[in-house]
Amino acid sequence: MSSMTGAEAMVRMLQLHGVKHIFGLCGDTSLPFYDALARLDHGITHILTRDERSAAYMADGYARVSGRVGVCEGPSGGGATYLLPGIVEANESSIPVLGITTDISTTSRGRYTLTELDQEALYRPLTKRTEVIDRADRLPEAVRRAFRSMTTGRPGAAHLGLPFDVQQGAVAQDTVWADEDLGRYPARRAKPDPELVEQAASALTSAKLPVFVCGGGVVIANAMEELDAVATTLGAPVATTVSGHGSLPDDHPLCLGVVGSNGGTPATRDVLAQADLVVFVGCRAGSVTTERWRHPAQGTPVIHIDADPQVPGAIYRTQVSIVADAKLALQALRDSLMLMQPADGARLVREAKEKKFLEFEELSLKSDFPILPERIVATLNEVLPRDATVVCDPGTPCPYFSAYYRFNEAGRYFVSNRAHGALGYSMAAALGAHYGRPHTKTVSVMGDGSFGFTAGEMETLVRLKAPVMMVVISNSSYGWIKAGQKAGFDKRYFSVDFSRTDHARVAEAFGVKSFRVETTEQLKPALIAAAQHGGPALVDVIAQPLHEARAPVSEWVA
Ligand SMILES: Cc1ncc(C[n+]2csc(CCOP(=O)(O)OP(=O)(O)O)c2C)c(N)n1
Repeated sequence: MSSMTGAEAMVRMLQLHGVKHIFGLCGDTSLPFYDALARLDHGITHILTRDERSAAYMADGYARVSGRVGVCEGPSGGGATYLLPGIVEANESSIPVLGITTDISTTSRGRYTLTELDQEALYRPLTKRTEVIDRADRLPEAVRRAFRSMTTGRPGAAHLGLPFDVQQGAVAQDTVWADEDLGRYPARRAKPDPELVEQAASALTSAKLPVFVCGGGVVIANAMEELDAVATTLGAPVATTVSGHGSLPDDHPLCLGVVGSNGGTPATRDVLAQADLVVFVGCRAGSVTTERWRHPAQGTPVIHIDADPQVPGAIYRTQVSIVADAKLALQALRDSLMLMQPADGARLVREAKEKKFLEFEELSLKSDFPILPERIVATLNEVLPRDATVVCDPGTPCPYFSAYYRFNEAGRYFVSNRAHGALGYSMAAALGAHYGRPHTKTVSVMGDGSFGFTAGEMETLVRLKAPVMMVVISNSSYGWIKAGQKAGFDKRYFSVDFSRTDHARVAEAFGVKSFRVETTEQLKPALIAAAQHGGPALVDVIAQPLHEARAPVSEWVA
């Protein structure tokens, strides 16, 4: 029977699952895998990164916008530990990212071999599935298990360890096969229990003002049309979490926008407070969304729809819990709703948005120095195409873009790493998103703190000539934490300020087209030029520090 090496089988298994891009960084233990990638004809592009953290964030950004599994790789030891932050973020955000780490030979274990570490133990608590493949002949089934695990049920990340000798071992050709459908997510969608759908439909029909709160699960399940149909039939406002942004387009008459402590505003919270029935869809109802489990108030009747059986009932007592794919559940709900008198949700949404945008618009017109975050958001919104993808880091970008940027397309056009909110995500995730949706503009918006975490990746952007645009909100501080010291610790500012970097000059040294903006007159022309530039471009904006801004943030410690 003909055979191939473990490394070759790994490449073929990825190819058979429809993988087109791998983000990663080389290492000693990866040599056979790299050699197989170099020799075989597989149609996969390897994107060499400058840090494994970035590789994982790229795979995450790619997966979020493409609906396909993102793949990243790194070598044993430091590679395996550096890949971890992105794997964790993806796993907790229900995004299927496969992290492949090569490893020392199985025969070298326990002998103080350079880079040895227990990869399975490292990844086990942080992934849906991890497996260090100890035998080459078991490699194909291990890869199939990883893809099944990542894309079915609640999607998430997986890890595969690939020891050096396993990469060189023999794999029988006929064991190398895959179900290509598992390269996309969500795969093998679960249908809702029809009886529970009937109960939910009847509760919705008798509610005066049902309000939806949608998490990332709606966009992940591509359930936007079904949500629109159900909400429109009911006349129900639709609020979202940060990750749920895009469940309805922002210009939809029922789209209330983001609620919660990061991007929510009193006006949006007021609408939620009026609900006599809240429907969580694809949403964990975590601390940020619910402003520490207070909004909606405990005791509000709740219907909870989620792919993960652990989620409904975890935070709120539910009237009906439906464990199913969001698209199938909303479809079933749509088909079960009788003709009814819809609620006047559109009016409530309109009034709340008028209130919310009144102050924002006033501030966005100010020509203050340093430039107000409101001005940056409003100008970017004016300048960028409707279908641009905006990837936001924590700090100033996340709450401001959550609250005020109008994403008028349904779907994943706003990306933020909301599971852990680690700094330094957006530049790499934006590059991944660019590969996931190459024909639309991708923009990364970061604080200067995040810039410091990720600046080295500009070499990758330049080498690849990627037309990714970056905006740095420069305030020479870890602004979010400084704001927390102001709000909760009597302005005892401690170890939160750093010196001003000239980010435009740093970017220029990498070969990035760059602009420094100090005045509001410079802002729009620079943003237009950067958006139109055919390669990577960066706009460094000297901005109002977050602790002085009127940020849409109700809790600094969420
Ligand atoms: C890896 C990591 N370390 C620490 C934090 C805690 N943290 C949250 S926001 C923030 C400050 C962000 O500063 P910057 O990127 O400059 O943005 P700004 O808040 O100033 O707009 C910090 C340190 C974090 N989110 N991630």
